[in-house]
Amino acid sequence: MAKVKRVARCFHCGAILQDTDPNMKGYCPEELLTNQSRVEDSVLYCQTCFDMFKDINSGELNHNIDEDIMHILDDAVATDAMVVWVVDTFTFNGTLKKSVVNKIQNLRVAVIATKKDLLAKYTTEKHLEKYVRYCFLEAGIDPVYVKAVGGKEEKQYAEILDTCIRNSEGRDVFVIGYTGAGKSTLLNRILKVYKNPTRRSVRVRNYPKTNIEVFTIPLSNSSNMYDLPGFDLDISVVGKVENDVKKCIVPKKSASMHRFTVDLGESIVLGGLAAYSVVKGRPSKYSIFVSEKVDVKKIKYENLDAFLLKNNDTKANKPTSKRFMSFHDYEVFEYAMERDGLLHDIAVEGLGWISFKGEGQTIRITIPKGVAIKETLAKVKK
Ligand SMILES: Nc1nc2c(ncn2[C@@H]2O[C@H](COP(=O)(O)OP(=O)(O)OP(=O)(O)O)[C@@H](O)[C@H]2O)c(=O)[nH]1
Ligand SMILES: [Mg+2]
Repeated sequence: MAKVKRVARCFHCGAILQDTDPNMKGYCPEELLTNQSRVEDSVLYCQTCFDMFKDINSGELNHNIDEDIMHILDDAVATDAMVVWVVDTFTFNGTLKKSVVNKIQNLRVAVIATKKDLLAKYTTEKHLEKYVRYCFLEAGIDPVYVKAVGGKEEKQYAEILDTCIRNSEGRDVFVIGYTGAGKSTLLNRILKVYKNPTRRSVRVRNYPKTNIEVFTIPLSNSSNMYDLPGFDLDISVVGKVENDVKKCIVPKKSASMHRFTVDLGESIVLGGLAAYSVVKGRPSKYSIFVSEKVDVKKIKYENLDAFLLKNNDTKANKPTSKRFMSFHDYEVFEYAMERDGLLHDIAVEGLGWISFKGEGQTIRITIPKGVAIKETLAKVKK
């Protein structure tokens, strides 16, 4: 795997910080830059700006998830219930929220990866399930079942229902996942193959001691399957943009592929939302996968900041968001790849991903603040 580090920028002028030449742009004393926890958590200034401003603070992102959902999960733990964690394969990386993982890791967890149809052209079902299982194991959950679904074919939903009934052993089943992951769609499809074994009806009811209305499907006389509301999508571009932008970036069909040869000092810009830039390396082939409504363009890296600012007015490279108007709204990460010749992916959560061969290059990624990125060995069919 490649080494990744956050590239620090001056909070005021946006210069990439460096500790080698005090006379060049972006100089910052070495002791500040080499203290990794400081670089990750703090606002840093280049020396020039530091001398001018000393009292600016940055806001923290609020990563709290809904208390009611956590309260319901307390019940799940207390009753040794089963959890079905629905993940959206297109908006997957980083969605395994630590607080939820910690709470449910001793329960039986089935994972349903939805929207397989959006990736179908490029990824096989087996690889997808293997990758999702690997990510859950890495996070600390050993799923009893992992299934990638998409489309309406009834067989897959009958299998999921059977698995839930078998593994829950007469206890409740809680269906959880991020907003828009596909929980309700999944349950509606399950209902098509469901036969009610009880005298109770399928209904929406208030979950005790919460303000949450839950869709409830009886599984036995003493157990139900509950469709919970989604957690906040705070690590995805989808959760950070306006509704019209959201509609552009979530693909309706499979993601579109754009191919570029990218040279040192060039950037690939995805709408006005993110960019991949090669800051070390030789010309190489890169494939970018995004929704068909996201414009993808190659520009010079030195023009990237200016391009993003100008594009917010001209909207030439769509979509843009009014929430990302200055470089303060973006973060920069850097991936130093090994020369392993293997195919790698780097995904920007909720927006898309780039695929390329590891050739010792360094790739800088500019993304909206708080959005997750993930690098993996690609499981993409050639
Ligand atoms: N292409 C595709 N779209 C899907 C699939 N599953 C769900 N969707 C779409 O994803 C969107 C969100 O689906 P929902 O089922 O409402 O998601 P949810 O997890 O219940 O969302 P919340 O209740 O807000 O947490 C809808 O537009 C669905 O049509 C799928 O397998 N493939
Ligand atoms: Mg729902």
